[in-house]
Amino acid sequence: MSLQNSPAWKALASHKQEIEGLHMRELFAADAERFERFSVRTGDMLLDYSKNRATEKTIELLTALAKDAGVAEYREKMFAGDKINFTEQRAVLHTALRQPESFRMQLDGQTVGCDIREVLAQMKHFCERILSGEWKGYSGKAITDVVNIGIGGSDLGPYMVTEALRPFAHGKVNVHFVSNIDGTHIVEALRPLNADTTLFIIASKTFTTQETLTNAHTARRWFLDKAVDESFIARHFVAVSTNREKVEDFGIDSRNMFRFWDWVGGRYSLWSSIGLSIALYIGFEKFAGLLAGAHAMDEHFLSAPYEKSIPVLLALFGIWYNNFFDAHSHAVIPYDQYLHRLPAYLQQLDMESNGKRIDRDGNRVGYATGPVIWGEPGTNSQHAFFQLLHQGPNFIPADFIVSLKSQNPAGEHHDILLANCFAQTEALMCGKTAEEAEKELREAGMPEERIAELLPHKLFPGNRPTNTIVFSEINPFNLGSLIAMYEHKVFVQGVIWGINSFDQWGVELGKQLAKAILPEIQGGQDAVSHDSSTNGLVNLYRSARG
Ligand code: G6Q
Repeated sequence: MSLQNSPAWKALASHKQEIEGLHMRELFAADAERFERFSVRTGDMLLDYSKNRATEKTIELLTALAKDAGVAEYREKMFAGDKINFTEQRAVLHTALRQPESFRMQLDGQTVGCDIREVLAQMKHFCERILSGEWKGYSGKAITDVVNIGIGGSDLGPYMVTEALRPFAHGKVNVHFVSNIDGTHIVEALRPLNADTTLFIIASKTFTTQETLTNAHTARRWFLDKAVDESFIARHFVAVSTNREKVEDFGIDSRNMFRFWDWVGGRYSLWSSIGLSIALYIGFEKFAGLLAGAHAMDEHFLSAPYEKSIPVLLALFGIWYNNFFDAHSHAVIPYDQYLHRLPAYLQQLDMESNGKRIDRDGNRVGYATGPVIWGEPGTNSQHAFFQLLHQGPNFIPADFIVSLKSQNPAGEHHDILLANCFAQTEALMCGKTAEEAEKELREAGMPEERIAELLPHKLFPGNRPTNTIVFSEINPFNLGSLIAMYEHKVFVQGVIWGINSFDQWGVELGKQLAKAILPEIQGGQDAVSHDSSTNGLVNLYRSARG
């Protein structure tokens, strides 16, 4: 039976008709305890989901959908190492990477826990050597700068996390991230660095990614330009990969390789040795704290009933709005400057995982499978795109993420930040009625004629949903929980939509075509084999580059 014909889906569709006219203001007015009843805590995290267009019945119907879709069964399969990424014949076991030390599991003849511990020990030892200054660069000086060269899943997670955890930096090394093939990225990153105190991490699961390998070769040339002797490469280049052969082909000693496994998806890999740049930046112990926080969220996801499970609730509200209210975009607004890369990170996690229109049986789905994810930190975003959130015709739910403690207490800053965060969710929920707006204008002494003219522009419809996710502080443990929470949200949605959240075939076609176009750009003849637009653009560039 298709999802849309299932009783749970149909019940939600008719429930939507019932509550469409209901304003959240009324829900709050009718229930003084709504905040207490519509919020959940786990560890140090609180999810306030009271500002959603939902009654208790909505939650009941949504959780019934999760139950019917087999979320619990798929969750067991994921944690048990079943090959739920069936199009790539792979298990999905990033959760194993954050299991406690005693964890052991057999997968395809491997003891997964032992392998993980071995690599973690290797990372720990390496971090200690770098951060103590024992590991020396070719001139005898300690390493001061680490450049992570990777892209997509081998970049977004470590970059987001190191930015988020700047207050927790160990202090011995700076980290830099180079991902884009645009030469500007690497040239600008390398400009202030000294070769003798720089360590490059070439982070690539496959070690075949064009952007990463091109950047890695450029880094190698830059390095040798200064260091001259090829034997010095061993002290300045390490690799994180699943592909030993390609790492050796590049010229990196396999003793300087940190492995991981094909059961770790790229966008789920920051918990693996792909997190080496994180561990070097904050120190291994705090990296272990990040893993522990993610594990705590895994435990919550495994044990809490659906109506008390933070990732499940977020997933269900996402479906509620995406599929029943036609909300095709979802904003993520961290009220924390250090989380400025979180929306970009979540774009990949969510849209690369669930941006699929073919279900597990190979059929085309008849419903949306996820919104466009976007966002910027508050309060900057308030002065930019919030106009559309408040008064645009679009219906855009949002997550607000906030920490009660500032990492940089300075005068009233944090009070003002939080006042704004809470005010925005209040405004989105309540809106402003004609009576309220009219009263305000009249009190300001505005003539009746002008009031009539201005009034429609001064109204706020409200009834726009938000989730507020609150921590006492953003630290490695809590950040780990937050990221794992979003991973599980995306997973639950993928299960309900009946898609494989763990492949990414959609990124292949463009790569293939670029490989065909590159020799045409560099070759002796004008391109003729494409459509006229593509030929025209290729040839325009050919004549510009001469
Ligand atoms: C993530 C994707 C993708 C991948 C990059 C880099 O889930 O698979 O973003 O991480 O394409 O791949 P490599 O790590 O193999 O270079």
